[in-house]
Amino acid sequence: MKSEDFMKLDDTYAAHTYHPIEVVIERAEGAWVYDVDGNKYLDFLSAYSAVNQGHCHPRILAAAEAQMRRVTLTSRAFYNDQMGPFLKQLCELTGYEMAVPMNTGAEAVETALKIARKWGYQMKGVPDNQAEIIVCEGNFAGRTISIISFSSEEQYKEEFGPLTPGFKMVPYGDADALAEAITPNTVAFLVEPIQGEGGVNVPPAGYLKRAAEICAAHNVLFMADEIQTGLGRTGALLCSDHDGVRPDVVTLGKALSGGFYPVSAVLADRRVLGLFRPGDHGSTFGGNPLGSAVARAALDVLVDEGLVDRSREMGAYFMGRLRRIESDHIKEVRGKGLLIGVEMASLARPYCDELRDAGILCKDTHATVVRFAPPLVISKDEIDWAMERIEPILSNGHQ
Ligand code: PXG
Repeated sequence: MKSEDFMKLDDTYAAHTYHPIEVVIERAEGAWVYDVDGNKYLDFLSAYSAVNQGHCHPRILAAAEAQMRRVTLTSRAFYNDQMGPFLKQLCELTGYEMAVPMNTGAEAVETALKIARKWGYQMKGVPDNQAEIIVCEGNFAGRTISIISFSSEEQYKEEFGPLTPGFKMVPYGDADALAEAITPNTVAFLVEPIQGEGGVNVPPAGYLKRAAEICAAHNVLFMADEIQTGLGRTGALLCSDHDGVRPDVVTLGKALSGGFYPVSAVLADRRVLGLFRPGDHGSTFGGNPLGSAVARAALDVLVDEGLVDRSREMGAYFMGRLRRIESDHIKEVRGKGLLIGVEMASLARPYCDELRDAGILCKDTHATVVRFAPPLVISKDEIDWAMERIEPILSNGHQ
């Protein structure tokens, strides 16, 4: 079958919740992906930052294969020999005392919202059912009913009501607005250190630090959604590290499994996560031995291959080259590490389609932004290969 045949199948049998770039991928390795028609591409999306370690990393593959032969799922009705070592490794790497293992990013965010409310009622004395959580305009945290309830995108919410109450929205990057929105019932502030899906929005310098200080002063949990920005993507282990901020609660997902399997987690200290009691929360697959073994290998790769430093170095090189493109079509190049957005003067999608034809896979976000987020294993030579193709498409003289 050719690409068109597969796309037709999707069109017929898959609900139309996406508008994919027209390429049908059949295999991938490192930063490269291959389509069913025999074309190869450099991946500049990394499954929205889930394959930071590169596609089909052999070490993660070996761990997955070995674990699949031993035991894959026990449920949390029993202990298994993978989850504890995984969470110890994750807590030691990030400097937190405890974690809740989940599967998707949205589940991790839901878990964070639940523990924030519980903490508010138990530790802050907020009256029953009055807890408020402050979020930012332009946020993206997943697709569950509660998460879309605090989205600023009308389409995400339209015809999906009734929505979950208890959220307040403030402009992103405005610490004064956060301070003004806090009431005695505010339990948490949920923020992405860089808004990924919102258009690779980098907040003003000092914003996260001030926001964290404001939260601390008002006994409000500072919760960083690092599902897209975490695990090296921005050139620091957590994007919050750039600002010297230690969030009270962190959500991780995506690259926690190197793209092999959905693994997410919520991290916090015992004073917060210690409030969960048996029966309060759970998931059939969360913390399962296969996911845990995969995540252990994914974290090993991140550390052993120095991918955080590599992201910072390659990101600086790549962003420098993008910024030197002379073009009236480009309004701004922004980002950190290998999470880069190029704001175009017009719709980004036609550029993404042309880039695909040239062998570069990326996806528009927020209408006018081309997002470049390759696997962190990408080499300088591969970036040079890409720039030879990106530059003519984004530069002046190109229609
Ligand atoms: N938080 C952030 C910051 C994210 O970028 C999520 C939470 C949710 O993760 P899950 O695993 O539930 O998708 C994300 C996800 C998409 C899509 O098509 C998702 C993301 C980015 C772009 C597209 O659902 N990020």
